[in-house]
Amino acid sequence: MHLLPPILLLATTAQAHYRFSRLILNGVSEPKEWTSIRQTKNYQSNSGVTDVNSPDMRCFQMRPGTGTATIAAGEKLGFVAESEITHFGPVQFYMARVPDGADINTWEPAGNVWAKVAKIDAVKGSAGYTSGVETWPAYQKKSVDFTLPKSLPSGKYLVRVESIALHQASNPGGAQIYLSCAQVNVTGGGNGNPGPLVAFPGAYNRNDPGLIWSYYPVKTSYTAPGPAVWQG
Ligand SMILES: *[C@@H]1O[C@H](CO)[C@@H](O)[C@H](O)[C@H]1NC(C)=O
Ligand SMILES: [Cu+2]
Repeated sequence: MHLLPPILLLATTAQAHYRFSRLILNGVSEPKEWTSIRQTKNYQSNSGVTDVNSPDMRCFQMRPGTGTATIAAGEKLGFVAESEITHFGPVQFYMARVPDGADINTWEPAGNVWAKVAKIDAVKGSAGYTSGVETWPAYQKKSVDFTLPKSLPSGKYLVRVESIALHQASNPGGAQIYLSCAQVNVTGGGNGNPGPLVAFPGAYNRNDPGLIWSYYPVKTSYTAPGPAVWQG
């Protein structure tokens, strides 16, 4: 077992956490937090979810939604990280279609409803997979975004952003998952069929290799947990 020297341990625990509380539409950030994003339980603590079997893995919400943003298929959708992504790890985006007739503010995205639509995964550098920004493109960013697939059918969706923090994930249960769900109305969409569809909780297992991090030996491969990205 490898123990971090006390000074390093102090440095990792003292780092600020974060929350995803504002959308970026057409390059413009929503001025107010929790406008089109369901307010999360960590809105003050900024702490992550560590139990991947918890229903908090869906939206981590403390109250129903209040607003819905409109965005066209093929456009970029971004999330502001308050105040930045202070831990290394992958960022992934999932979408769940709100059933016709359901209220987007209160719909509970339980069961196999989530398709992974994008991810910002690890990039292998000359030193392999490190804990630095050369490996993790989302690390230390103040916002992250992805492009909505053009073939995404028009309609109401929840968009779930997650940042998996691996800095304390040398053992199962150590990964911290920072997440929230935006409410969007997609217009101008196509007739694609997003999938495979997975459930939260359910999609991840605490022993998933993508939820475990070893500083040493240096990893020779890394794949974020969950299903493949739907290609649109
Ligand atoms: C979504 O956009 C469509 C097309 O503009 C519109 O007809 C519909 O009312 C919108 N729905 C919501 C919930 O905003
Ligand atoms: Cu933190």
